[in-house]
Amino acid sequence: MEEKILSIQTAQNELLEKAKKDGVKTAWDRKVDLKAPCGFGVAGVCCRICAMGPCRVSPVPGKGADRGICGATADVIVARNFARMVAGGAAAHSDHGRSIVLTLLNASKDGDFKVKDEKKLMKVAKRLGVETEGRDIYDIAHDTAKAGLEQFSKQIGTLTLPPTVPEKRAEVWNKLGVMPRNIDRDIVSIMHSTHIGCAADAESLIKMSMRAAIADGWGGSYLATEFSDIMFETPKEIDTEANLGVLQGNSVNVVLHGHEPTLSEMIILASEDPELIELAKAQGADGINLVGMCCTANEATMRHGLKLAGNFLQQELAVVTGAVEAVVVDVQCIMPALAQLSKNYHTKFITTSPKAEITGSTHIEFDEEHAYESAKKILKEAIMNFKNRDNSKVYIPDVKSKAVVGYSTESIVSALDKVTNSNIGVAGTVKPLADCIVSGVLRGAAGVVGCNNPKTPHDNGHVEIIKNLIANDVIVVATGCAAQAAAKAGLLQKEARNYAGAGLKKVCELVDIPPVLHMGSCVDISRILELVGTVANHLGVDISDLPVVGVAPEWMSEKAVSIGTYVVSSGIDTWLGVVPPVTGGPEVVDILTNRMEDMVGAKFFIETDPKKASEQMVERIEEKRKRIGI
Ligand code: XCC
Ligand code: SF4
Repeated sequence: MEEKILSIQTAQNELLEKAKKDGVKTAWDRKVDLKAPCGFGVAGVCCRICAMGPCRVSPVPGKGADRGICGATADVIVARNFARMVAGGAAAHSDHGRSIVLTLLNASKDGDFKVKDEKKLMKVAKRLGVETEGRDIYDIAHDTAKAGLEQFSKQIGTLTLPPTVPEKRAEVWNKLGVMPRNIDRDIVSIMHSTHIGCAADAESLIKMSMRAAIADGWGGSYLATEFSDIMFETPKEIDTEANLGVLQGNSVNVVLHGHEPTLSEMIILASEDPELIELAKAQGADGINLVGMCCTANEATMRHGLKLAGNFLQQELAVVTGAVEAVVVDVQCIMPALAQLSKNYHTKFITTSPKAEITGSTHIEFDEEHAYESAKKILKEAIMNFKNRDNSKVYIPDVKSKAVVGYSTESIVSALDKVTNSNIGVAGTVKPLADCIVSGVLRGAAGVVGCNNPKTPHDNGHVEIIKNLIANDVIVVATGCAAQAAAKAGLLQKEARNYAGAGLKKVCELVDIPPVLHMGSCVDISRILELVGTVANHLGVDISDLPVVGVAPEWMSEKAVSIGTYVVSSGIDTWLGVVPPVTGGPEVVDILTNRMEDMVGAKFFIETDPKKASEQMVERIEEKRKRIGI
C-alpha cells in the first residue's frame, strides 16, 4: 500500500523518521492531513472559470447534474481544464526559454555571460536564418537571440521548426491544423478559447493543446536548450554522484534548486572565488559544497558534474538533514513549504527571481547585469550562516551512487563514433544507433521522464520501469527527476549494463556508455526530440514509425502534461503512471487514449502499475517493429 512504502530510497526513509522526531511536516504528512482528494477534482469536472459557478458536474455520466450553469458538458469542462494545464506547462518551459534567449541578447565579451560554444551558436544561427559569414561572434549571437525572440512573437507565418522535425511530421501537423504560429500566441489562444462562452468542443480544445504543446517542445524548450548550450557549453560525458549523501559534514552546503541555468552557472563560478573559499574557512568550514536539486541540478551536472542531492520529493528532506546552510532557488517545482520548514533548522531559504517570490523566504534578487557579484552575495549569506548550524540536529545519510551524465545528442553521436569504423565510414552521425535498432540488437528506445508524486512510492515507478526496459534491450534516455531516480539507483553507471539484455549490453560495451543516458533537465527533452528526429530523418521515416516510447511514471506538474502532449503529438506513444484529471470526460479520454492515434500516429496510455506499464511498452515496441517490417 502506498501509505506504507513512501520511498524506495533508504536515505529518504531515514530522513522521514528524523522529520518525525524533529516534529516537522513534509509533503507526505500534508497529503495525509488533506485526506482523500475531492472526487470532482480527480475526474476533472470542477469548473471555476466564471463566477456563475463554481460548477461541479457529475463525474459519472448519467448520474446527477450533467451540465454547468452555462451548459458546459463534462467533456467541455474536462477539455478546458486539460488545455489550461498544457498552457501552464508550456508557459513555464517557454518563459524559461525566453529568459535564456534574453541572456544571450545581453551577453558580451567582457560581461559575465559569454558565448562559450561557438559551434553551437553557428548551428543555431544558421537554422534561424542569421548571417554568419565573416561577422563578429557577438553580432551573430545578438542577431541569433533576436531571431530566437521572434519565435515567441511573430505575427505572420508559423514557428520556425528545427530541421530535426521530419517533413512527414510537419505535414501531419499542417493537415490537422496544429502547426504552431508562435510560442506565446498558442498559449494565449488557449486562455482565450477556454474563457467562459468560447470553445465548447473537446476535440478542438485538445487540438489547441497539441498546438501549444508542440510550440513548447519544438519551440520554447528547444530554444532553452540551444541557447543554454551556446552560453554554458553543450554537455559532454562527465562523472557525478547522486543522493543526499553528497552533503558534507563540515562544509558550507548550498542546495541549488529550480530550473534555469543562469543562476547556477554564476554560483558555480563564484564558489571557486578564493575570497569566498577563504571566508568559508574563516567560519570553520572545510570549504563550499554546492549540490543540486530538481532540474537546476540536471542542467549543472550535465555541464559541470555538479552533485545531485536529489529530485523533487527530496527538497524538504535535504533541509531535514540539518546540514544545509542555504537552499537557493529560482523558478518552478519549489515547494512553498521550504519557507516554514527551513525556520525549524538554521537553513536560509533564498529566493532570487521576481517570478517566484515566496512568503517567509529571504529574497535576494539575482541581478543578471551584475550576475557574478550577485552570485557572490548569495553565497556569502550561506557562508555566514555556517556558524548557526546546530550539530546535534545534523544527520546526513551515508547514501550516494556514482553516475555518468552529460549525454547531449552531440555527445551521444561522438560516443557512437567509436563503432563507426572504416566499414561504415560516416563519423558524426546516428547511423550506428539506427543500425542497431533496425537489426534488432536494440529492440527500441524509451524516454523516461518527469517528476515525483506522493501518490506513488517515491522513485519506484522510475526505477522499476527502467530496469524492465533495459532488461528487454530497450535503451533508455532520461531527463528531469526520472534521471535523478536512475542516478540514485546506480543505473547511470557503465556497470549497470549488467542489468541489460544481451543486445543492449553489447552495445553499451562497444560504445562505452551506460544503458540509461542522462540527457538533462526537462526542457532538455528537446534533446530527445532532436535525437529521435535525427534518427527518423536518417532512415527517411516519420517519428511515429520508430520503435520508440515515452513514459512519465510519477508525473505531477502542468509542465509534464505539456510534455506528454507534445511527445504524443510528435508521434511517440506515451505512458502516464499517475491518472490525469480527465476521467470525468469520456470523449476526452477517448481522444487522448484512442483517437489521437489516427490524428498523429501515437496516443496516451494510462497505467499506474509500473510492471504492467513496462510490459505494455515492450509489447508496443515489438508491434511497431512488425508494422514497419524490421
Ligand atoms: Fe519539476 Fe524539472 Fe517534474 Fe522534476 S521533473 S518535479 S517538473 S523538476 Ni521536470
Ligand atoms: Fe459553470 Fe460554465 Fe462558469 Fe464553468 S464557465 S463555472 S461550467 S457557468
